[in-house]
Amino acid sequence: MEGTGTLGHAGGAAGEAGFSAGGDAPDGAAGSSLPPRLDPAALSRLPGDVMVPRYDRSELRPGIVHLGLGSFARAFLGVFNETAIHAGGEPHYGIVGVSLRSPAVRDALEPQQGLYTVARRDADAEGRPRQRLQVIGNLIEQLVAPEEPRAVLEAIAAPATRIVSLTVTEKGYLHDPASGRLQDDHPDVVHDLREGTAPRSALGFIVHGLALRRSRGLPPVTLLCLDNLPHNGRTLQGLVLAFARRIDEALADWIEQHCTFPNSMVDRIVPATTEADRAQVAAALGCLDAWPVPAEPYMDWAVEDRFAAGRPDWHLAGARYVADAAPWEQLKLRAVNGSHSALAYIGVMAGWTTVDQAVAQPELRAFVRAMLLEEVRTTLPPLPHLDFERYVEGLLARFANPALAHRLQQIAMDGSQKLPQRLLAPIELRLAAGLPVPRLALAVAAWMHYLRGIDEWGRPYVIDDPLAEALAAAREAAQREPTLHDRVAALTHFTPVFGDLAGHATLVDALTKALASLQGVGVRTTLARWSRSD
Ligand code: CS2
Repeated sequence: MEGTGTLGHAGGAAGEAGFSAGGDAPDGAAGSSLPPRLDPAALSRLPGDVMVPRYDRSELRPGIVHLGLGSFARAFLGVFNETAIHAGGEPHYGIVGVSLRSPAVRDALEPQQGLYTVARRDADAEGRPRQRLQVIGNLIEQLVAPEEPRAVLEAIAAPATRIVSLTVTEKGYLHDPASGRLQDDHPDVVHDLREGTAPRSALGFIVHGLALRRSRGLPPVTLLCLDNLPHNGRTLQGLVLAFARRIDEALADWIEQHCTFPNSMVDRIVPATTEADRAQVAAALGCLDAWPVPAEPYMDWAVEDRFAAGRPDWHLAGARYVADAAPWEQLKLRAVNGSHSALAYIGVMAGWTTVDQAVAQPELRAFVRAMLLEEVRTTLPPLPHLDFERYVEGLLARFANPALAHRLQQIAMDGSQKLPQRLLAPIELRLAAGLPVPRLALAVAAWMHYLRGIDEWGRPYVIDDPLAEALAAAREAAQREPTLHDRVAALTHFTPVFGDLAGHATLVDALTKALASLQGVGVRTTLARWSRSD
């Protein structure tokens, strides 16, 4: 049996080995051309500084159904949950992971019986990248929704299920990003309202799964949104109820009265896994993990303590149970994600590739700092005990992590879904207070500039966005306007993104000024001008 007490190595800095160190295969693996696979039998042969499950995996019961088994879920929920299981010996919260589209994660992890590695990466005092590895054991079952939709519905409706959590990214909610309303005409919504046994969307699975629970007289569950949406629990609740009301009013009432939707702020930088990551982790493990997940050491979770059917002791891993997550959400979305998006659009246009490379540019670093301290700060609710300046310096240090190689293009994806809560919400608040928005507007103007699909060096790239086609059409129509000011004004009438800010005169002026500068003198000179104090 894997995972006995003798295998674990909690704490200590022993595992902070450089990428090139710790690469010797353990006895038995050396010399063979294909390294053995990470699986329960391999755990006892891993190097001593790799953390491994120290509990009996066979005792875990499926208490959480997680929709959207991407890297973030595995490096965030999976890690908090692992610590809680270690600390409490609570076997009721094993995770059933559901991939809503692709079988890729299941295909990678099934031969590993759900085991996977999180590589916590940063740099040592000399700036050399290092990593600490942890094998996570609480993913006990995997489902691929298009292959077995019925099994997903049954998992949600299983008596043991207490929490249905989600990381399906912003676009997975099929809502209008500016208003938060359900997109009634989205093909997946139309399909899932009709088709209860083989839904396609997360909302469809949740509502039809809850219908089964209710019809069987089972207790309610907690619906836990872990995506970067404003009031993420409340937003999910609004969408689930809007969807359910179209099917069955009584079902919607039951969900509203019995299920809970805690809001939560989630924060951990988790870049997409590359082939180099696979090779580095395999070298350090001495066996192959087909899908390890690199992540920064930092992680923070503020979640409202409103669970309908119990919860794991995630606070033992540092999660904070709070009465109201809104202030934390706003801080995180506007400071972390807002500056991430600013770095992404500005950095891509300038030809930089990764976040650490972008934030190492003095002009861009100064710009982000000024955007946060001079503009975003005034839009944040009071947060007792938060030293915002220290928070900003800490954030810039996280962005500077040289071991993550977090690609700017990854963050630039799905801009239409991200801009409203990250950049436009603070803009709206400042404009309402009569305050100027030069830097936040520059970040939005950089997105508009980015939409042309070619950087300052003439290199083309693809705009990866669910609204890419509609945006391209809007841009093309706007291009027919006679002046830059008119073109910018026309683009702000793209309401899924700009909502009530469409045509706002002060905003249009600020965007025009920023875009004219980006187009005229380029990123570097613009940044130098925009980062100066007002
Ligand atoms: C990023 C986030 O890809 C993105 O849009 O801004 O994934 C970010 O890394 C996390 O939210 C950090 O907590």
